[in-house]
Parts: sequence; C-alpha cells; structure tokens
Amino acid sequence: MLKEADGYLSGQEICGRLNVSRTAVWKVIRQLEAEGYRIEAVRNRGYRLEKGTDLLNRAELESSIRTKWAGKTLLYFDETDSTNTEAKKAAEAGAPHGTLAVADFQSMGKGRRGRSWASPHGAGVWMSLVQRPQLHPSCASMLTLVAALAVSDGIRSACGLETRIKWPNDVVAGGRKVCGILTEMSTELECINYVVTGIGVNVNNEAFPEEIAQVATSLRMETGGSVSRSRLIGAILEAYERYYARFMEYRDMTELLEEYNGRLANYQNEVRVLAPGGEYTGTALGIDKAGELLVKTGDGRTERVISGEVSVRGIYGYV
Ligand code: BT5
Repeated sequence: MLKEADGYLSGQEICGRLNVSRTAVWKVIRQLEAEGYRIEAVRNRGYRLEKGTDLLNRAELESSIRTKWAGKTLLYFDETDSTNTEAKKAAEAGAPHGTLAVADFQSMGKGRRGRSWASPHGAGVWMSLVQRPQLHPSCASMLTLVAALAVSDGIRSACGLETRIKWPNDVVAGGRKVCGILTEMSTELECINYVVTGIGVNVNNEAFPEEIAQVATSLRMETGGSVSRSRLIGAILEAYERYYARFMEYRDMTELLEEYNGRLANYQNEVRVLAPGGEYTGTALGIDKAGELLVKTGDGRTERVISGEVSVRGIYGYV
C-alpha cells in the first residue's frame, strides 16, 4: 500500500483497509524498517515510503515477477556462495523447469573456467535459472545467447539503456562489461538433465576493484540513475520467456539471428580471435543459426568460431 500511495498514507486508512489495529500497523512498519525500508512517519499525516532504496527480498521479487514459468519457483538468499551452485543443487533435488535462485550477495561468484565474478552486497542481479529443455546437449550453449538477448532487452525496459552483446556471453555498455553469463549443464548420454543459466548484472555499483575497473561498468555508472533490481529481474525473465519460446521453435538461433546480429558488438568490424592455437584477425560477419560466430579472414576464408576456448575482441581494448 505504501508503494502505491502517492505521498502519505494515514495509519487510520491502513487500519481500515486491512481491518487491523493501529498497533499491528505500527509493528509491521517497524519490521519493514528493520528489513531496510526507509519509512517516514509524520503526526497527523501518516506514513510515507522513501523512494530510491533498492531492496532485494522475496516479497519485492514476487511482486515484480510476472511470467508464466521463469522464476515461478523462487529461491532467495541474502547471501550464498554462488547462485549457480544453489540452482544446480536444487535441480539435482528435482526442482522444476523455471526455478530461479537469486542472491543479494555471492561470496564465491563464478565466471567461466574457474574465474571469479565480483558480486558485492546490494549492488547487482546475481541469479540462476534452472531449465529442463528437450534439446541435444550440443545445443545448450545457445541458451547463453538467448540469455544475452533477454538481458539486453530487460536493461532497456528497466532503465532505457542501450547495450550490445559481446559474443558469446557478455552484455556491454560504454565499451565495458555490464553483464556476464555462465551456462552449466548436466547431461545423460544424448539428453539434457538440466541447464543452469547464471546471469550477473552490475546495477548499483559506483566503482569496481582495481583488477576489473578497466573492463567493468554498472547501470548506475552508465545512466547516472538508480535502477530497481527486482524490476530488472522481472523484465529480464519476461524477455527470456519470449526469446526462449522462439529459440525452441527450431531449437536453434534461426528465429533470433537478426535481432542478435543487430546487437552484436563489432558487427561487420574487425576483431581479433584469440584461439588456443594462435591469434588471427578478421571481420565479424555475425552468428549463424548454430550460434557460431563467423569471421572472415584476410585471405577470404570464413572461419566459424565455436564458443569455448576462444575470446573475440575488437581491435582496440576489451570490447
Ligand atoms: C562471466 O565469466 O562473465 C560469467 C559471469 C557469471 C556470473 C553469474 S552471477 C550469478 C551466477 N552465479 C555465479 O556464481 N555466476 C553467475 P567470464 O567471461 O569468465 O568473465 C569473468 C571475468 O570478468 C573475470 O575474470 C573478471 O575479469 C571480470 N569480472 C569479474 N567480476 C566482474 C563484474 N562484476 N563485472 C564485470 N566484470 C567482472
């Protein structure tokens, strides 16, 4: 009620609408304050919720998630080691398709190949989605691309910022990384047991540790404003459901090619491909329907870059 109210809401009004006593209202207000909400109480006028505090908790998430399946089962942690680990544990225990693990803080956030992901308290969206798609295991890595599109859309609808996708797993703004995606899976012979798509978006960070200060940015640093993490989560999940349905039509990127390439960083520009066997440069022609990046080299050949061990960069700097 306080959120929906325009200005002050009198204690009497709250009592009347909820049919509870003044003391009951006062107790709940105290409890909300203990959870971190800032509520102003003024004699003869009532209560008013101060805007601008971006709190993440189960209630905020439940009121922001308006999807059919993504995030319908919700695991929320004030603190955990990694939401990917939580999501995998839940999936092993039978959690349904669409189960979402969200944390306010990760003590051991993971990047790819043993790298770490900085996940400070209160600053970002650290979440992992359990999926049980009927897909061949070789197709699962494309879900990273689907997630990147959804994050890019979600950011646009939550704060208006335009982002680009750095193939395969980064979303970038102002030449820096605002989101990283880590997809992990468990398979059985020819089928997928479950896939966990982990998404980290820097939202409220005002600065980064020295090691990543040159490559990382946040929504706040890019827009100068504050963004509600629960709203952003809701927007990303809604977009994810839409893209996922289109992806599952052909079980590949056919339907999403145009949108993906339209947002690809370095599209039609020169890139450097850092592969284990050596480094080469070429022009990024976009992805194909299998999600591989096509790079045209100087001698006219077109290389198909498969995500995994390679890193693709622009000629200047990180993006
Ligand atoms: C990634 O790895 O970009 C995947 C990150 C996935 C994080 C999410 S958060 C929710 C879920 N739970 C987890 O435990 N993980 C997922 P990679 O491409 O390997 O990039 C990692 C590199 O990015 C690091 O080596 C740093 O250089 C840089 N980095 C670390 N923290 C960062 C941050 N907060 N923002 C931007 N860059 C960061």
